Amino acid sequence: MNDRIVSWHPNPSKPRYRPPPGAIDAHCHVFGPMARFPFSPKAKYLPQDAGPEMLFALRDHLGFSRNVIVQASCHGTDNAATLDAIARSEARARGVAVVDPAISDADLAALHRGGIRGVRFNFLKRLVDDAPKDRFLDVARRLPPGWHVVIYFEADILEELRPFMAAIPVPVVVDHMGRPDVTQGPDGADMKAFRRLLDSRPDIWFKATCPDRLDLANGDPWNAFAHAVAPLVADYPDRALWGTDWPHPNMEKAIPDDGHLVDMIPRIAPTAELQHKLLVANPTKLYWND
Ligand code: 0GY
Repeated sequence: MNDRIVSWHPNPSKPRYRPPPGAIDAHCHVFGPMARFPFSPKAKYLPQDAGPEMLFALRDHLGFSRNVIVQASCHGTDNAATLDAIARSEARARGVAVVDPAISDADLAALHRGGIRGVRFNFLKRLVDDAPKDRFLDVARRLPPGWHVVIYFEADILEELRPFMAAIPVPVVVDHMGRPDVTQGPDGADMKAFRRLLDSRPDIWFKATCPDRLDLANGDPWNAFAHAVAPLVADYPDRALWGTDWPHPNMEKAIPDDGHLVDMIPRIAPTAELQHKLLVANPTKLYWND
């Protein structure tokens, strides 16, 4: 394991774009602090601490109101750091957990009380050792009412995952649109395949996130991302979410400026109506529905 890494910008700019009141950053993480919340022995990266105080300061700096904190793979299935951050948020954060599929119903209920509203299934081999579909489906059938599944995969396994996703009995949120090659454009093979997935059931949502990851070769201002993703948001406006992805795990070689990420929002959601859906109405339905 390397030394502990920093993947977030030390001094993000103030965005020109101002999010609407109540805006939700629906994809971000916390790391540690390690002294209280040690990283998993199976972690594939070892980050510097990026705790709730830093996250909430960034939220305020960027003009957001709330966060959805997604359990990062470096914390494995121990959701203590995520729950601690939610507890410190003064009701301004909710979360997505990563669980051992054998988790008891009582422990799922405790996660619900702690502000968790979904579980994440991660299929990226560089982040997790295994992704047992059958066991994932078992736990998906036992989720508390109102929860959903967040799924993280890359475009090359979308076809393989179709039957699995079709069998998930709750809404599905796809991280970073399943990582399409945005340089293919809005009508490229990856975007077409992703649209077929969205068309296969009405309760598949997506995060229009991570221009820094998906348009890495072009870089900021991520023009290929804006070109490929704006039509998707326009065509599926009630199923799109947005988030910073702070503290940008594994992006230490191409750290994005969070202010510039926020300035992407009007480029993928040009009207006030679309922006309100993306940042307020849609994530509220999934995360603050009770
Ligand atoms: C992301 C992306 C990544 C990492 C994780 O849980 C994680 O460690 O999600 C990645 O490396 O692509 O959404 O944060």
